[in-house]
Amino acid sequence: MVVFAVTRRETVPFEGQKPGTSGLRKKVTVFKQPNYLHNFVQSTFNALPTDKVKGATLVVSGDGRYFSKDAVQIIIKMAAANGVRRVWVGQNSLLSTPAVSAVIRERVGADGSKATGAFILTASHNPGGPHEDFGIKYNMENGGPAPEAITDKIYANTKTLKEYFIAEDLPDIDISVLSVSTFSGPEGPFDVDVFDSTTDYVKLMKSIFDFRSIQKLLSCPKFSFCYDALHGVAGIYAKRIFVEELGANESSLLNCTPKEDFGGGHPDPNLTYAKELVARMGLGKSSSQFEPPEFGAAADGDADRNMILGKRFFVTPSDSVAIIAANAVEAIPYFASGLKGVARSMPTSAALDVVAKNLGLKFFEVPTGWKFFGNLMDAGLCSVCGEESFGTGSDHIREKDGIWAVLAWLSILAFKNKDKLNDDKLVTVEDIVRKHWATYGRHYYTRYDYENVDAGAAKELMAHLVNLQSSLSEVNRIIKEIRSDVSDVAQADEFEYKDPVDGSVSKHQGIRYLFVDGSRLVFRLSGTGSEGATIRVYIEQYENDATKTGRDSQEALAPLVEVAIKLSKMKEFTGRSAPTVIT
Ligand code: VG1
Ligand code: CO
Repeated sequence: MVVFAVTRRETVPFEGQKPGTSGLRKKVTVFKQPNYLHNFVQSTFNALPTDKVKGATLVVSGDGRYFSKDAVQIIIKMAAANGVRRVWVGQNSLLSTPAVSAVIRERVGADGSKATGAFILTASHNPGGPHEDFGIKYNMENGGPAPEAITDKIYANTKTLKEYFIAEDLPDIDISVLSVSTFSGPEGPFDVDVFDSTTDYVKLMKSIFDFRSIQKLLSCPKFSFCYDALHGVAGIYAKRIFVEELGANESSLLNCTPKEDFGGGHPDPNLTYAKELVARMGLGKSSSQFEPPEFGAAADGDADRNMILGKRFFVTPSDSVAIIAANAVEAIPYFASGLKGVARSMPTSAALDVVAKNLGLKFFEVPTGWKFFGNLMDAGLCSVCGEESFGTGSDHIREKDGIWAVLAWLSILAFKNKDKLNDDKLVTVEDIVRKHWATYGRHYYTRYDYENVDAGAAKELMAHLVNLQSSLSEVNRIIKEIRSDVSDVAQADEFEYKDPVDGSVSKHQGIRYLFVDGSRLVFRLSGTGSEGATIRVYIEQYENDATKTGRDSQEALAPLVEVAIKLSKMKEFTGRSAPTVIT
């Protein structure tokens, strides 16, 4: 057995190792600086309770982006040196973010061991490659992202760190083959278990959904299906689940072999970046001459996001979570006994609120970022939740879950069509959405992203919007000058959240302008970018007149968009006359 020693290395702090909305994300060139990753990993170990390090079992894996393979070896060596008992690595260091959460919660080692945390190596939807982004985040024993109390501690540690520990003579592990390697260090045995990346996750999905009914739908000649993993880690799960388990044709999978650089693209499932899928589904200008499939979906790099499309039809993520919540009990066995409650992030549209009200469900509005849902779920208060940013999920794990969302939609389609598989026409995605609008009203919704603007200018713009909030009458005067046809602002503030479970307070979670007619404008700075600043503008308007729910959303929202841009002085502060991405 290989015996290893522990080396103590002196180091000096790096600036800016503050975890954002979802971990630390920087350019690969930044992460490759000597000691940069080491400092963050040691700061994390130092922030955790001792029993979550010494003798503990940790998961290390991610979306397979460039630099992951190096990072895994470094983290293994540091885990060994810090007294961790064993590290579980997905084969080829691949595990989707939801699969990591599932592995922490569900996997039991051969000797009965359970994981108490994970380093997830991903920058999610950000591009990958030598000149693009890398990221790392820590998840806790419940399978969810570390709460702010921990991430604040990690950040504080990064500012004073003087040393880290590493087992430099531990050999590199071959992570391409399933194996268990055993070593011996000063604190006893240390194992590295390279395990199958899909088994635990697939098992969990099969316990939630009725695979047989989905299989029937997929085998119906009138139904057609298409899934785009955008070269991210979702591909390995898509093959196992959609093709091997559910019998979909291989040709229905696009870009399902994970690539370190995501084929040079943005692994971000939206109408701008999921170009191939969008064309195949008959949306956008470049639509193909073939009849589009009935259902299409895409994932981001780490497979926690999803975009749902019908034939020539886009489902907004805010509508998607509302529709899943409205149909979950009937269509998904896991929810058969009812929903404990539902939740959405603040900028997400209020479509879910209307469903909660109609069905008499507990409802919560939390700040952006999945970590806030975890406490609610652990306390048994929330079953289904979602974000406008293509994130949907449930309390089966503590991360949003891209493949779960697709299975949820396929379950709803299977349920609605269970007696129609031999009819002339199936109930489509579009039918389901339009019917939902007719029942609950429609929340017209759009998000404008201004990416990579000057950080100083972005701060000034936000400060300007906060300043304006001190006088509502002045705000309303300005708005009336811009567009006399929009309603008055009734309330304007910065969103603040008090966690109903642990009482912790999160301030400055987005600037809100709430209108008398229920419309909303929200402004936030992104916490996931790696360069400059990204300003997000969220625009929403409610329409419950069933004769007016079928309009084009950009057209319906045009007056509010104009108000948002002029009120914020977007062009004056940033020099931008158009957003980078509209979703
Ligand atoms: C964005 C989204 C947010 C999401 C976060 C992480 O954060 O807006 O809703 O939770 O990304 O998702 P921000 O701070 O840039 O707006 V992922 O798939 O990047 O882990
Ligand atoms: Co993601």
